[in-house]
Order: sequence, then structure tokens, then C-alpha cells
Amino acid sequence: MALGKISPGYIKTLDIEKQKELCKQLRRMIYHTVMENGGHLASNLGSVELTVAMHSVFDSPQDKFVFDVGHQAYAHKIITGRAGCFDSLRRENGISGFPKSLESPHDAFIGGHSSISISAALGLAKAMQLSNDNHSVVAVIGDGAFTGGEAYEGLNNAGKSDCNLIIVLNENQMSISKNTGGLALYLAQIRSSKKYYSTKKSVENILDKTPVIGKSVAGAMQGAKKMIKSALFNSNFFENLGFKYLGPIDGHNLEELTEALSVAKMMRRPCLVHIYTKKGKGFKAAEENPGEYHGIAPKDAPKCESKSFTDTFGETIAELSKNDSSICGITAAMKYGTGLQHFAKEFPERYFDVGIAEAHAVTFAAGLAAGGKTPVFAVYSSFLQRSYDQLIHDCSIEKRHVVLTVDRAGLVGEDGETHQGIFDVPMLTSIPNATIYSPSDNHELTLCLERAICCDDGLCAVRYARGCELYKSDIQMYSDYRYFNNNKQRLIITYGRITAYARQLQNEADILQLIKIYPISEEIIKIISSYKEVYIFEESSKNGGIGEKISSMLAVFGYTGRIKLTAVEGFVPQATFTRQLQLFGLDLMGMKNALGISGE
Ligand SMILES: Cc1ncc(C[n+]2csc(CCOP(=O)(O)OP(=O)(O)O)c2C)c(N)n1
Repeated sequence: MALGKISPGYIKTLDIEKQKELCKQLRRMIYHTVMENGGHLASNLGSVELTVAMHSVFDSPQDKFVFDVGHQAYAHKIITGRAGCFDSLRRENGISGFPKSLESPHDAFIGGHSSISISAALGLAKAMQLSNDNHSVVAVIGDGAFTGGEAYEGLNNAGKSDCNLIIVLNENQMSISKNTGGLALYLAQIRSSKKYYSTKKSVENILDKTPVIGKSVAGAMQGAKKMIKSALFNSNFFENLGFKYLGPIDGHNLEELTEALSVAKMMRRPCLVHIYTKKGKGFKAAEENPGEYHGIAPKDAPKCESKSFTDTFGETIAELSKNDSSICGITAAMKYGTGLQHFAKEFPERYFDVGIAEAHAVTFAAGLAAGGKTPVFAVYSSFLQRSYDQLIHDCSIEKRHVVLTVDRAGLVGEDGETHQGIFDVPMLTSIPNATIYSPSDNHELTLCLERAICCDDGLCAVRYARGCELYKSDIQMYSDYRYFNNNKQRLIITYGRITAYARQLQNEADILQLIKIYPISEEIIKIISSYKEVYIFEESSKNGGIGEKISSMLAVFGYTGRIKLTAVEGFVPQATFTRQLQLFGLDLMGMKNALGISGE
């Protein structure tokens, strides 16, 4: 069958064998596209049958699907009219790697950040109910995303609601690496239990109480050959919260899935369908090593000539911890992504994977600091956004020495709007007592880490980019800033990896490279004040960034010169990171243009 023709309506005309054939084709398309363009492979391969079953039971877009994190929505995209342009996945102006309602009415809600699906689905379901719309909302959430606190806030409200809300809990025992925590154990316990009840019986009971719809559906149920396992434990956690529990269901068995989802749809009340799947299903290497195949780089991605910032951080923190037994390493389910695996291996008792729980991670770190330890929370910039209040209330007011190592700070490329690291600077600079470092190369990163861990107190962040350094700075020892003064008329101010481009303009302007980017000292303002023309380049949000802070400080000093600020404005569309730098005028050519130097 031609995937170009596929649609939710067409799936409903296929018998189960043809649907199984469709699953194979979807897997092939996902595999080939991801190997070329990069993207999330293992999670998407693991949820193909679920997606086909959802489309055969529900009517998207009238019924709404909310995919948590959103990295399991490729099959859904192909089925809902995007097969023809699927080869543009994650490319500039192409199909997003995540659900995006601006892209398709079938994407009911944005995806990218974890653990939001239950709250979003409940909101959608309530809105539909208020509008007398009888359709269902289905939230799909993995056991990894289920470790995030917002999932429980959603469950707490959803279970006792009267909405047509179905939560599909997709348990594969994996977050990006092995899932951690008590909940993972609890789910495994439920799954291994054999206390199944007949769905048919429980459904008939329910249907007896809903006479109008009940009769016809009960008729349909008479013909159901297979028993569905459902409505299991009266004392089950989910049942106690008010959900009807259906499961555990083999999430690669289309018949079982279809029946379970049909039952959930009929119930017209909050249901939790617990399925178990294999992450990476259908591709042996990914099945055997799902963590490695969670995210794949595009085939044509530039290769690092030196170590990545992440690796440099990972090795440095492990090294520093040999002589400092107070250092504790924390990750929110990103052991490998943040480079903490070296530390985890050497100091398992001081290593904490807290699940996808950035807010908890920060408060936990503050607790460790209050107990005399030196917590280092390694986190991606975009996910740190989850922890704003915890940074203010739990860390900053009482000056807890918590070190944040903020990876993926700046432009990150193909993941699009949700993952760009452009808000950590505005967020952190708004917090009293916070110190922020932004090294431009690997060596500076090691110096900043030492400084933040050994010499500072209070909340400290070291932010660094995704991928590799763009040059080698000739720094020997730590200093808060570097001033390359060639007595030029104008001054370039910048920080982070794009310093590499600024340093190429030393014949055109003096360069002030900030390493400790915040707080901004009077010494720095004095240097800047001596220039009539100042050009600031910032790989971060313009709104609330360092450039704006410098400008307002200069204004207080009565500065009358010209300030030109180039930074990220608005959200960042998906593209390669070099293209993104170009789009915002943050590459060499952009700097030249800003200075009015003709580029060659
Ligand atoms: C707030 C937040 N923190 C971290 C991440 C990074 N992240 C993306 S997917 C993922 C694991 C998700 O696991 P699970 O929900 O079980 O889905 P699976 O990949 O196993 O299908 C993590 C930690 C994120 N997307 N959002």
C-alpha cells in the first residue's frame, strides 16, 4: 500500500493483517528518514502499533491526541497527511520532530518538554465538554515522562473529573536510559501480576448504567472473541485516583490494543490504559541498545574536531570530584546527554538520577547544599526553565551553593522552538545572588567549573553550547573577562562560543569577551563607556539578556554613545545550528554586517 494514500479514514478500512503490514511500512519509513535527517528513533519505533490502533479506534482530529514529550509522534504524522513531506523531517521549513498544532490540526497540542500531556489533555477534554462536544481526548505518556511531577498534578485532577479522557501509559522501562525510581518498580509489579479480570464483564456492567449508548455497544461486545484484560485491581493506584484501569496490554499486539482502546472509548470517563512496549521495536540494534538510539544525529551533521563541551564537562567533574568528596552529581534523566556517566561510574553513591523532574532536582540540590554538600545539577538550558521558582525560593534567598551546569545553552539546531537554550540567561540574571559563567572553549569551561565549584558561593551557573568549540582560546588562567585592546574606535562585546567569530574581527574593533557574564561589574561598564560605538552579540534571547542589562547600566552612567545589540529575537525555527546563527546575525558574516564591514 502506498503510504502517500494513508489517512485515519483509510486505516479504518484495513483488516488487522493489512494494519500489521502498515506497521511494517511505517517502521521502514521512520527508520530511513531518521537515519538520514536525524531524530528520535527508538521511541517512535516502539509506538507504531499504538498509533495505528489509536487511529483505527478514534477519529482524529475530532478526537484529540496529545503525545507527551512528542518524540513518538512520527507514525501519527505519516498517517495524518504528512507522508509526502516526511523527508523534510527536522529540516529548515520542514516537518517538525514534535507535535505542533501550527503544522496540522491532527497535532492537538505541542510536544517537546516532558510530563505535560495529562494536564493538557484534561484541559482539552474539559473545553470540549463545556462546548457539548462528545469526542474523546487521548494522552500518550511514557513511563519516563511519568516520573515528572506535573504528571501527578494532572492525574490528581483528571481522575476525579467527568471527562472523556484516556491516558495511555506506555511502559517500556526506559526513559532515555533505564528508568529510575519507585514508580518504575510499581509499574513493573502491576505488569507482572496475573490478576486479570474479563473486560467484557466489566464493560457490560458499565454499559448497563448507560442505557442509551449501552445497548448498541453491548451488542457489539457480544461478538468480541478475545478477552481483554481490564479493570484490574480495586486497590490499584490509578483506580484510587478515580481512573478505570485497563491493562496491562501488549503494546505491539494490534488486536489487544484495539480492543482496549475501544473499551476505553466506550466508558466515557477517565481511563488509564497501561501498555507495555519495547523501545526500538523492529530494529535489532535499537532494541538491544535503546538509549543509544533514542536520538540520532543527522547524517550530514558536522563532526567535532575536538571534544564536545558535554564531554569536557563530564570528564572535568569526574576529575574534580576525586579531590572533593562533597561534590554530588544530579541529572534529571539525562545521564549521557549531560556527560555525567563518568561521574556516575566513579562515584555511584554521590550520583543521582532523579527522573524527569527538574524542579525536584533543584530543590533536592538545595537540600544537599543545606546539608553541607556541593551539588552540581547538569541540565539542558531549555529544561532548566522548569525550575524557576525553585531557583529563587530554595536556592537563592538563603544563598545555597548550588552549581548548575547548563548544557545546550544557545542555539541547538533541528529540534526547533522547544529545545533552544535561549532563556537561561534572562531567567538566571533575574535572580538575586546568581553568578553566571559562559566559557568560549573547552579549556575555559574547565576553568569556569573549577571556579564555580571551589571558589564561589550561592547559586552559580556555567552555561555552554551543544556540540563542539568553534576555536581554541589562548587563555592561560581564569579571569572574569578578556579585553583585547588595540586602540580601535569601536568595541565588540560577546560571550560563549561565538567569541570565536568576534576574535576574527580584532583588526576592526576592540573585543571584550565576558566569561563571568553576570553580575556585570562597574569595571566592565567603565571599559565600555570609553567607546563611542558598542556592538553586542549574544547567543541568547535579546529580551532580558546581558546586552539589555549592559545598556541599562550604561544609561545610568549617562552613556551617550551608540549601542547595537544583536541577539535572538522571538522563537528559533528548526534548522542546522549554523543556519540559525546566520538567521540571527550571530555568525562571522552577521557580525561584519552589524559593523558595516562588507563581507566577502
Ligand atoms: C522537561 C524535560 N526534561 C527532559 C527531557 C528530555 N527527554 C526527552 S525524552 C526523555 C525520556 C522519555 O521517556 P519516556 O517518556 O518513557 O518515553 P520513551 O522514550 O521511553 O518512549 C527525556 C528525559 C524533556 N523532553 N523534557
